[in-house]
Amino acid sequence: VVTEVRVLFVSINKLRSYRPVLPTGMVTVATQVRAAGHDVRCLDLMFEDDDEGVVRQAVGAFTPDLVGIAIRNVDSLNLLEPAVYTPIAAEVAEWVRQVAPETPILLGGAGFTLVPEDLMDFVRAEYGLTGFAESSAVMLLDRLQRGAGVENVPGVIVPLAAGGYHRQPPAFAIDYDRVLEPDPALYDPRYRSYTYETLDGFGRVPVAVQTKKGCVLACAYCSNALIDGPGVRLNRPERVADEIERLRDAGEPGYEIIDGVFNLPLPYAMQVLCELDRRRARLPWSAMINPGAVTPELVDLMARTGCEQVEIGTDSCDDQVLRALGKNYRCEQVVRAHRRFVDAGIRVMQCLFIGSPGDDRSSVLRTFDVIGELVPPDASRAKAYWTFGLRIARGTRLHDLAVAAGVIPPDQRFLVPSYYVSPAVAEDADLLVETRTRMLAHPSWYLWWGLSHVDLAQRIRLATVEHREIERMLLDHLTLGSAP
Ligand code: B12
Repeated sequence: VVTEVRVLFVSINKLRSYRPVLPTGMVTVATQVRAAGHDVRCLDLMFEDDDEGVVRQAVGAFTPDLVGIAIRNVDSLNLLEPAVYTPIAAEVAEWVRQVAPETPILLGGAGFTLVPEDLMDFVRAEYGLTGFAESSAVMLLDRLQRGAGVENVPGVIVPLAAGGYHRQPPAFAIDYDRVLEPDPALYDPRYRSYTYETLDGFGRVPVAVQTKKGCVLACAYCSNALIDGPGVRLNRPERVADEIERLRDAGEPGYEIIDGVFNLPLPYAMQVLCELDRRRARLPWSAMINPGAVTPELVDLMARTGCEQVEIGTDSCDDQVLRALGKNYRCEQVVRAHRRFVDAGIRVMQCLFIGSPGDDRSSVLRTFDVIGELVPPDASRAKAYWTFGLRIARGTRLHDLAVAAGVIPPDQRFLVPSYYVSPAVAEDADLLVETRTRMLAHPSWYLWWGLSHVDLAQRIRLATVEHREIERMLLDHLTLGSAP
């Protein structure tokens, strides 16, 4: 007799600033697992005060056969704002074991896929699934249920008796026609009533729509290819439009497209928009945009289908830096793309780095000047979000560069966030002063919330100390966790 597996999913993401995001990954997996006939519960720690209490209660009441911990974020990606979000994964596992010592732990999620071995060590988990898990999670449960080996499940990682891990590479394959959209009923209802402050009022947590997985670019610092595989896997435009119509009919006030880059490949983005336009499926939406593929037709269709806001991943306005990052556009296109959106009535958030490979005084000042024109001090429809330093992720060109430059050792554990800042920026004290002055002169520019009373060089020094403390804590836990 085949019995169902009882799976308790736990989302450990508690990050509410500047706004909470739905645990779309976990709910997507839970939806498929439930449809395969298993008994599923989702526990989301986002709004909980007593994490330990709710985890113990859920395990005691539901008596799961397996607990799946969803790890979306590893750290803040922000040198100036050091934070790691993984320790609670180990705590959740510990609480589960205290209530039901035999319950195996499964790890998954975008953050997990970036640092699977470290997180398996850290949590002392029995199973992990890297990559997308729409079908692999169902396959894993099927094998566990039958008592069969799980070694061939795509993306699986399991500890070996002799130490280390067996890993099967993720398949990065998805059959959209067989995958169900995440069931909204599996989200914690508190997201619906939650509001957060924005510069121009209050925001509500939007529902998420994904039109594809992956990205056609391979930018020097970006780790998304590890999570979604190389290249793109496109859904069908009709299916995307069906989902958006369903949201509209369910009375959703709007949605956000969570593709890492919505408008690449451009022909596919146009197909999706044409389909929405044809059906008049108009609802306010937002997306992340690459400035290298912004045509008037695209912007027109985006506006017509309800797009209200875009985040443009510009990174730099210096052509040489853009080239070094592997970008598909140059400064001129950034300016043109920005103006097209603003003219169409779409709000723009420019996202930029300070300290990219090749960045120096002149490239940073150039970027300040260009963005100063696009997002002037009195801008109301545009903002600029600056990040100082680039998080070094495994499997990226930036990682190779950082190892070669001696910024990190080759055996650095990836659970520990480390950052690259081009030496010409890091060592230019005047430029750091100038950076702070520019930030403070522009109310719609954001680098770090405390800049009005702390200077940047000092914040970098203090953040470095905080990072070392975090590093020590993580490494201590890793050595204790992996001790025999
Ligand atoms: C869209 C997005 C955003 C949007 C959020 C929109 C939204 N509603 O989620 C915005 C721009 C707001 C955002 C913000 C942030 N983000 Co973000 N974001 C993404 C992005 C591009 C897609 C995430 C997503 O929802 N994917 C769709 C779902 C379906 O996929 P998924 O979550 O990967 O889930 C699949 C698998 O992972 C797996 N899975 C998921 N859960 C589980 C659980 C189990 C048990 C199992 C077995 C499997 C499994 O199966 C799922 C289905 O295939 C990813 C990059 C990427 N390509 O994944 C970064 C990413 C998740 N973000 C990241 C980060 C760090 C952040 C921020 C902290 C940045 C910041 N400093 O502000 C904030 C955090 C916000 C918060 N409150 O948590 C990092 C996390 C890694 C890290 N180093 O920590 C990522 C991976 C980007 C990167 N490459 O570095 N983000």
